[in-house]
Amino acid sequence: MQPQPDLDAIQCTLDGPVAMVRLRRPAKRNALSDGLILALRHTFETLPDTARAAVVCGEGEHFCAGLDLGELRERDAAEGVLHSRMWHTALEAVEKGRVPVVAALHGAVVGGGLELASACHIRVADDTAYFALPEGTRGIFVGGSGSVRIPKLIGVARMMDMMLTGRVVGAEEAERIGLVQYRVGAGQALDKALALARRIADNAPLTNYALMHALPRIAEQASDHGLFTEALMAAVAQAAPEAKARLRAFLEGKAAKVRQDA
Ligand code: 1HE
Repeated sequence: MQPQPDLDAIQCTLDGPVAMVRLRRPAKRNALSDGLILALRHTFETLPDTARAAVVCGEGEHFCAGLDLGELRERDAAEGVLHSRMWHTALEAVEKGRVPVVAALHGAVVGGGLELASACHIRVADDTAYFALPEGTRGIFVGGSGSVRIPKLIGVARMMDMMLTGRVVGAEEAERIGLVQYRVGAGQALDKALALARRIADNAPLTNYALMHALPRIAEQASDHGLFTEALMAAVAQAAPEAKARLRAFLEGKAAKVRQDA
């Protein structure tokens, strides 16, 4: 039987322009069942029109314990491919959706939980957060796009180490190696993520969209192609009425200056 979205396992609420997306299976450490993965996809494909940024967080002691191992059963190769592709589609809806997504990370961020975090645009870890890829020790492989996204953050060598040795990376190291962009004190990840999301929501939506959709593609293009894509994107962005209004506001002294403490 085809799995159905478990819509109770995700709560999506609006905090002003920020969609707050909360994983809600704390008794199972927010393990990602098929139903939860499908609900995640549904949530990001149907974000409220007024949302201009999103935050993803987990209820309870941990962000996410990864794949729901209780559902792991013997699959033949074709079923295995389809299962992994279901994850890819869901996490693609997070990464290549309409609005930037900030992950608020605490406790375990492991396996598929780290794959989900990697699909977000900004990661904020509090000091309780720890990161691991136990797939290596469970006798499986990453299947939720981790092999594509995680090396872009920390390099193949570090991911190889995490998977071969089961190494657990703490919050401090995670920030140092680029796995997360922000590290805050215990219990502060959600507040920080929300503050960042509010700032992001203040940007022109087209600029945010260009950052999410053009920047990663340009980074994968040959330089010559990347420069051409950049020129096209820059021209589209600056032609938008909102860009003109924002530039005018600065020239008239009505817009915020760049400040180091901002
Ligand atoms: C789970 C899962 C899960 C907890 N699937 N049920 N992921 C892992 O290999 C990580 C496995 N989990 C753990 O190592 C630990 O549970 C945690 C470090 C995350 C949390 O520890 P703790 O002490 O807070 O909780 P717990 O007592 O271990 O677990 C509480 C309950 O959650 C318990 O169920 P209960 O019915 O006995 O109460 C656990 O069985 C359940 N639980 N984690 C199912 N993951 C697309 S491919 C991706 C591949 C992967 O993600 S592989 C990595 C899987």
